Amino acid sequence: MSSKSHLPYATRAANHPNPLTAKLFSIAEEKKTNVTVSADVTTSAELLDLADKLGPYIAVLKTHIDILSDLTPQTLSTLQSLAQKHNFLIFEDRKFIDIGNTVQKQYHGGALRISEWAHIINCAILPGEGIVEALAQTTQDADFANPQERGLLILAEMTSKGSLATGTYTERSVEYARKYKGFVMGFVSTKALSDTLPESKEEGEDFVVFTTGVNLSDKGDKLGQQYQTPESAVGRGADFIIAGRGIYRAPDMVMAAKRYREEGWRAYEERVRGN
Ligand code: 5BU
Repeated sequence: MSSKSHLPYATRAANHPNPLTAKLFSIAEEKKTNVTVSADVTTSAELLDLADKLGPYIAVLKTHIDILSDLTPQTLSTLQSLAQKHNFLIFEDRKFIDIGNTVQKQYHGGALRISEWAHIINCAILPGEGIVEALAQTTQDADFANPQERGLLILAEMTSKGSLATGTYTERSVEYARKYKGFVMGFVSTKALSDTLPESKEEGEDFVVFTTGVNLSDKGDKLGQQYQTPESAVGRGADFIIAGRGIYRAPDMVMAAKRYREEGWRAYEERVRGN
């Protein structure tokens, strides 16, 4: 039995109890896109230019904000304005991985003030359940401005060669997602995971699946990255495909974003039709 969702984004948006996940599905439906661009550029000017040019074609913009060489508060406020202008969500791929007390400080406050501008964050569960609990708890702080607009993806699998995020690790990811489902939106994984641990699955469960390592022309890179096409990723259960170099390194990044959007959308429509 396949565990990937065959429901349209609109239906998932209408039925989803988590407001941010519902908003994400609504954006996908409205803009007819399941593309997340991984904006791994290293200057604020490049990031903001990319966000403005690709904004109309994406559902989510994924950042690694610590790779910017010239980050200022202005960069973040302009990025937030562009997210509003083009109606996309911001996902900071910070991959928190530490004890609860530390990740709370890395997420909320600190140099990067991630909780103020990133709708979505992610974490690895190597430290155990406490990391998920700590991040979820942060959103309940009295000074936390907008808990309804914040969510977490658990990094349940990785695309790099020899990844150790497999087996029991992936199962625990699903277990913690279920336990903290008010804050956990779903997973970064290479396939749908909702049939993992079937005995603890609840009726109507609907976790969102983000899949990285999507590229139309390459098979991988020299540092162990392994790619698949939008069609293959969506076929395996990706609700959102994440592409970086395939888009921002293309000779014309707008054309590339449109192409990934078309391919990703076609694959989604086929999946909904039951193919
Ligand atoms: P690429 O240029 O499409 O290879 O970029 C992939 C992006 O996704 C990059 O930002 C990585 O940090 C990120 N990534 C990944 O490639 N594989 C994973 O398993 C996870 C994140 Br999780």
